Amino acid sequence: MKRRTVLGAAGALLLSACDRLAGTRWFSGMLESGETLSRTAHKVVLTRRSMAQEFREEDLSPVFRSNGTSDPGTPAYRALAARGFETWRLNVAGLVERPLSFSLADLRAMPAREQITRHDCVEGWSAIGKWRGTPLSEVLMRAQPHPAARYVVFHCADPMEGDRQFYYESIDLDDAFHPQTILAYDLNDKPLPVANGAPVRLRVERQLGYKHAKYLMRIELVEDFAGVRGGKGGYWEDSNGYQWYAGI
Ligand SMILES: Nc1nc2c(c(=O)[nH]1)N[C@H]1C(S)=C(S)[C@@H](COP(=O)(O)O)O[C@H]1N2
Ligand SMILES: [Mo]
Repeated sequence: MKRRTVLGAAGALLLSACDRLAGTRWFSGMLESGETLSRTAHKVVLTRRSMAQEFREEDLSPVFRSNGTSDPGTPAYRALAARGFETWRLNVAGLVERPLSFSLADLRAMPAREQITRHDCVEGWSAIGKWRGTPLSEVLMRAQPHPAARYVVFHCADPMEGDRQFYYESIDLDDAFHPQTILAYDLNDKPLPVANGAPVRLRVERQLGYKHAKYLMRIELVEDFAGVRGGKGGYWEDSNGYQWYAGI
């Protein structure tokens, strides 16, 4: 009974904070599973509201530089870019009730968020940019994560070290449902340039630059990273020992 009271209180907070989420089958499933809710509730209730700083138009950097891949350069990517990404699709799969596929037009037609934030790269530079995109929560609510889903993995179009391995990154559901976590398609009021991740890149504002996956192709919900390359959840985590949680 004691446990139920605690869960009930956490549940009430969650319900008031995000009633749209509450309407999904995924959330109802979570309510039935005490384990999942208590873990998720702690994380969500405690950290959901901490927001990354937002800036004003006057603060924008004159140039938002590119880092890492500045053009994936593969025949497949070139073909997409040549047609203005009209044939590009973002696939959402893995532990979801409804695997989905979104075109750029689909994403642009969904609710959008705009935010002016500072990007911090571990290599020692920062830049302030204005991003517009679809909240990742909007995409996930439509796909309905399975109760077992714990992480969101982003698979990108740019090959790293040769042509077999592509850039990938991941975040947990706390960051995935955070209001500032968006799938950005505009930078500074213009379509996202190729150098910055066209057609769509992740913005996950409470973390460092390398978590902000560019050139998104596929989003996969997983329970753990056992099936994701080296098992540490990201390209730099697996290949260079970077921290998986890159909090700023
Ligand atoms: N797909 C992909 N995403 C990526 C990278 C990359 O090389 N490939 N580099 C990361 C790093 S280290 C940084 S700092 C930012 C750079 O974003 P920008 O090119 O818009 O400045 O993208 C991140 N996301
Ligand atoms: Mo970076």
